[in-house]
Parts: sequence; structure tokens; C-alpha cells
Amino acid sequence: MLSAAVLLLAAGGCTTAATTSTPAPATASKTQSAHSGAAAPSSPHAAAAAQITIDNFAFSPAKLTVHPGETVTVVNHDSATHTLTASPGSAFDTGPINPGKSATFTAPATAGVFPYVCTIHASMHGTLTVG
Ligand SMILES: [Cu+2]
Repeated sequence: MLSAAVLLLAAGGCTTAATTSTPAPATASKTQSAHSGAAAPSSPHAAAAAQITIDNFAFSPAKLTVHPGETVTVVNHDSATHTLTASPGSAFDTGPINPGKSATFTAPATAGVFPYVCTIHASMHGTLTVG
């Protein structure tokens, strides 16, 4: 009994001594909060929003799959004006995007495959898949 108490005390003393070098636990709790702050891995995911770039009179990627109703950003890197227009059909249309500018459109709410073109340059086309 007594020896057990002594052992406990000794153990307690030991632990206390270790804890007295406080910087370790403090750092640990800081690391934890930093962790929970960085525990928003959804932000990098959200940053990977749907985007189509126009470069050298071509859509990139020419085939893109998005979620229904997702916002798609179209960036025009060319020195010419382009559009991204559903064709056939009228599911979406950015209208003219001036050189160096960007525009957004909302993907159709229903799943399907939607070919699109640039109404200014017939050679430019791509496919938006909603699924
Ligand atoms: Cu064009």
C-alpha cells in the first residue's frame, strides 16, 4: 500500500517533471490547431473548379466533364475574341470573350453530352459532358 503510493507519487512526480518542460505540450496543442486549420482539404478541391482555357484558337481541355449546374470558367488567352456556345442547342453561351478576358457559364442541370463551338471561328469546337 505504502510502496504503491510511493510508486504513484514517484510516477506522478516523474510525469509532472516531464510536463514542467512545458514547451513540448504547448507546441503539441499549437500543432493540433494548425492541423485543424489546415484540415480544410476541401478548399484546394474547390479551387480546382471547372475551367476551360482558350489558347491558339483551341479549347483546352476540348473534352471536359462537370457536375450538373456547375459553374464553368472560360479563360481566353488569345489575342482574338472567342465564344463558347453550345451547338447544336442553346444550353449555354458565354457570348463574346474579349482577348485576355474570362467568362463563366452554368453547366446544364441535366446530364448529357453537349458539343459546343466558337461562333466566330468554325474550326473551334469542344464537348462538355455533364454527369
Ligand atoms: Cu473563336
